[in-house]
Amino acid sequence: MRGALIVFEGTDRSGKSTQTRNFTNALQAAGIAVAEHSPWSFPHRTSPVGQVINAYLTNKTHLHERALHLLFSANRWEKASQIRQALRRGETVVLDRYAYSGIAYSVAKGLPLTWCKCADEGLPAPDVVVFLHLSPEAAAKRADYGSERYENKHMQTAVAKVFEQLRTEQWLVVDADADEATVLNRILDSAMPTVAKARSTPHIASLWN
Ligand code: Z5A
Ligand code: MG
Repeated sequence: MRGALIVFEGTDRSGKSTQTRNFTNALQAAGIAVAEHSPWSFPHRTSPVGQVINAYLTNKTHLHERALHLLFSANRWEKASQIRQALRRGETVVLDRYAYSGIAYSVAKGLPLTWCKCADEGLPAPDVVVFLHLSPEAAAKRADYGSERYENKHMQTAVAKVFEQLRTEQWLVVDADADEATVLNRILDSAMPTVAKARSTPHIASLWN
């Protein structure tokens, strides 16, 4: 019986890091095996590739947009076999951002969608994408908003549009404007059944099937 791959996506400050932690704790409290150090975040800023990405995001270096896109993807490939191994051991893996963020930010900056998708083709596909939907007004009120490169209304609106394009009926869209506990309850109600379903689905699919 394998674990489930659960990806959290959403625009900036929508609470992905907060809720991936809360959700992981809730899984553990329910006796569900979770991968060590979960949730795993992308970008994974401490790996060699992640350090270059971090320097870019904090405005310490400049990179060509296409090179940056490939680095974000490489940062996921660095973890791909660890994700598959954990799932095969029966552990659920919770991811804070994934390939959908990769595409959304790059396409919002003007790169072609099909080119952007190619780099992530073959990565383990999630069993579900939990999309935290935060209104721009609520985002602007959250702590530290605006401290990184893309945190402005124009970019966030463009990113949200691409996420909408990528959305399928398998995504769980959760209204993230509410308080932390309410948002977690909404996530638990909709995402818990996925964990049980993955146990009876041995095959781990790949992007973009
Ligand atoms: N990026 C990319 O371009 N390509 C890629 O392939 C990938 C990423 C993977 C950094 O990502 C940037 O990289 C990002 C996209 C780009 N763009 N920018 N800028 P990141 O994931 O490292 O970003 P981050 O620094 O973690 O921020 P975030 O993800 O935008 O925030 P979040 O994780 O969604 O939110 P949070 O940290 O959980 O919460 C934000 C604050 O709000 C915090 O003070 C919380 O305590 C508070 N909070 C959380 N929930 C609530 C509720 N419900 N009510 C009130 N306050 C709340
Ligand atoms: Mg975060």
